[in-house]
Amino acid sequence: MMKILISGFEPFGGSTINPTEQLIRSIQRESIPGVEIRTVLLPVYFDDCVDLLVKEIENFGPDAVISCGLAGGRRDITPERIAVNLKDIAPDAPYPDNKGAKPQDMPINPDGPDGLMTKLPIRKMVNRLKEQGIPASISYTAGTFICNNTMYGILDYIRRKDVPVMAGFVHFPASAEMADEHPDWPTLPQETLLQGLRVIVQTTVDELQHMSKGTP
Ligand code: PCA
Repeated sequence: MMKILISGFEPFGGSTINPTEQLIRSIQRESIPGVEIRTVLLPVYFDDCVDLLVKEIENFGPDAVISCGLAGGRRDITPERIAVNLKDIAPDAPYPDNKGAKPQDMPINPDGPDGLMTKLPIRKMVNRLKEQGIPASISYTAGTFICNNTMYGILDYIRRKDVPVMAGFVHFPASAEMADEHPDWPTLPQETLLQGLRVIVQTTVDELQHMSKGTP
């Protein structure tokens, strides 16, 4: 049985909704033959987000970890290419993390590399999403907030422990339900976001199957 761990986030920055929280609840109810899906909701706290996800990885032993977060203002579903070793909130940033933390110019791991690349098949994901008419593109920055912290922390954990887990991060645009709170943000229906996540999970499953057969 192949195991996939999928994370989402609580609302943050004064919003009452985070569509990735609903996404993980929905995907948990679906079934893919031969695949066990486990989900975890992460707090929007620096560092705790990584600790909790690492604990889930150690308990569950997944083949792949797909972390999901909201990127308000983006139009596309955006699998992230790279995470950077930086926690940085500008002094005039609209919001801190959900505990009030506003780190500046801080490395995530003082001994870690500057950047770490995703291990998910993001080009294939974007191509398949577009084939289905779902707006998608590769992103080259996950920012310097909690989502980047999560992506970097997990990739750094995998690097340090040398564990064979395919991991990475996907940012989703706001859902249509958020339009009242954020009239200036582009939105997609929650069902489109969910269909996007299904494609992302299936692409990951296909890639894992491909690799286990030893085919390029
Ligand atoms: N998005 C934020 C943190 C939680 C989330 O869903 C980010 O992009 O860092």
